[in-house]
Amino acid sequence: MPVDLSPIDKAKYVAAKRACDYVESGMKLGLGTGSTAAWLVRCLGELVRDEGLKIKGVPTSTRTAQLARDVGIEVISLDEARWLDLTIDGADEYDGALNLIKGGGGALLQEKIVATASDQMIVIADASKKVETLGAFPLPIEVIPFGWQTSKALVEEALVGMDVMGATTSLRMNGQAPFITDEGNHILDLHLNRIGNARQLSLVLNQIPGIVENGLFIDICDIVITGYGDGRVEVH
Ligand code: ABF
Repeated sequence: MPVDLSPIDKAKYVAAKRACDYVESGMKLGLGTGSTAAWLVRCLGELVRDEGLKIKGVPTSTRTAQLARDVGIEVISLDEARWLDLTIDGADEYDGALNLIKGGGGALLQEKIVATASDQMIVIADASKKVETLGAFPLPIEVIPFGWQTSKALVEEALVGMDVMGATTSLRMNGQAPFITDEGNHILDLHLNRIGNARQLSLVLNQIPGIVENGLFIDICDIVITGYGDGRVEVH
């Protein structure tokens, strides 16, 4: 283990390290995005370098692609891979049914495509990500720039009568300009506080013109590995 890690980084590191136990030579892997997934990519890079692990990685963002190359992982596109053995990624929230909110880092679209194209998905997280009910973390949705204010209004209209506790929507910014995703889209963050029926909300959001995808991952994750600051790990 790297020395002098803060408790939060130690939690992320031990979860990432445990997830490596599920990786075998010859696998095609989806590589997630975010600070926890970055620990995974570094750990995998060590296994490639020191133990001859042979894997091909499909990154879920340009950031992860760069890091994977830097640590010596062979990077291929999803179109080359077509189907993946395993995806390992972080999350912003997970509940007892292993449903997730993802997209705080803005990479939810590639993350959902890659996770769905995998035989198995493992989430690695520190314990702060565990919730009773999804929704305290603002739900990201990816929207195309054309007419995004109309799409935003349609989202707000659709939220009326849904089982949520709030419904303010904000355009994610990067300084003075809108945040731009790897696909050239914007992100709307939905401040809902509590999502009573995540499956229904996900279906409703994805029917709105202009909405490309939302950050609810329902029935996609198979295993959550939770790390703690004292070095403990739980597998759910
Ligand atoms: C990705 O990174 C995202 O889906 C999620 O928003 C974020 C989690 O970041 P971190 O691991 O830095 O908390 O997995």
